[in-house]
Amino acid sequence: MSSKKNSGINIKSYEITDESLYLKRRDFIKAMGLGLALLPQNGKSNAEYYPDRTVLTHGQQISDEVPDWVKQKIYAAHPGIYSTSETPTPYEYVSTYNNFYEFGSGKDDPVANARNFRTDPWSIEIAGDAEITGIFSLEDIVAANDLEERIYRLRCVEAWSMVVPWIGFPLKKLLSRFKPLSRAKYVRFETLYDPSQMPGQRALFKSIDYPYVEGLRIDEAANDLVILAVGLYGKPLPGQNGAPLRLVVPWKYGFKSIKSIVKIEFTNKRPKTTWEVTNPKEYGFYANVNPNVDHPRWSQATERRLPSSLFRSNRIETQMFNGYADQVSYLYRGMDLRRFF
Ligand SMILES: Nc1nc2c(c(=O)[nH]1)N[C@H]1C(S)=C(S)[C@@H](COP(=O)(O)O)O[C@H]1N2
Ligand SMILES: [Mo]
Repeated sequence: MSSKKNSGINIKSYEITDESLYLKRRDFIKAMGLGLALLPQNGKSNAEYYPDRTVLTHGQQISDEVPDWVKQKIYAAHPGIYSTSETPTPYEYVSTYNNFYEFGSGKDDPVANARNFRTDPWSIEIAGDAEITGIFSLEDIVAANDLEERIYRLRCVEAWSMVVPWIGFPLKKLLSRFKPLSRAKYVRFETLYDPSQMPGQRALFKSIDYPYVEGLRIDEAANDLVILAVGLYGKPLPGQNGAPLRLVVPWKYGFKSIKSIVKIEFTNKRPKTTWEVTNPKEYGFYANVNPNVDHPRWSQATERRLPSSLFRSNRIETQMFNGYADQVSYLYRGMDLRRFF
């Protein structure tokens, strides 16, 4: 996701016929119409309501470095709602093909460079316009919540995607504990800044500024789908996937799902988020997955579902809001999604 170079994942124009473009637009108009008509019905209007769907395997081997309370919580996780029935991308891909620029900009840099990443002790600052603020241990933030597994699609803005069985808890639980004030219109998240551990932050020429920052509108943050994840595939998060705590916002491009969070701030100003600051023409604040709004340098109409290879590209159509329109389109009613991309 370089801001300057061509990333080599462009879809050649001949792969997209005028007819398919036309159909896509029609689908879009239809989808938007539905979005307007359907109110979320207690979050259960989903075509993908699979309460029993799970890949959880309890009691599997977890590294000794992980604190006991994390293991207990993860062993006790239960299947959550909103899981897709699609086949999860194998663990080997999810944990080795990563974007985590703090550990290098190549896909295989994070797994190599996050090997000794220290995530214990870890604390998180809750700041800004909320009734309760302060610095809290990771245990304090996580332990009060039941953990659940959510098997979600993850769609990177670079047009590849995965299906990931996360373990976490809804962000809205954190909101109800810390109680943002009514003037707080946004939530801002910040990743750890520690150049001694993160080689990307030491690089002479950095492609992005650190610390990495992301944000959501407060009503987006309160949507049922947003989780803070501490694990995947029934295990604690590996460093390269954003240990010990990362955001997962499944209807937005992957860069919104900020990793290794150390600060959560409530604010009435829209946060200046990392990729928007880096290249505002190419990456917006909203970053909702939208097959009808192309990236300036490539189409967003389709995606490469991992695992894929030269011989089996596994290209599939990208869905509006990454397939979560029933749950989230109410958030954007009346908004021009081309302008607010
Ligand atoms: N702090 C931080 N968070 C980040 C990134 C990053 O470079 N730094 N990359 C983002 C991008 S572009 C994607 S696609 C997802 C990838 O998450 P995964 O490696 O767990 O699949 O993390 C997001 N979160
Ligand atoms: Mo991404």
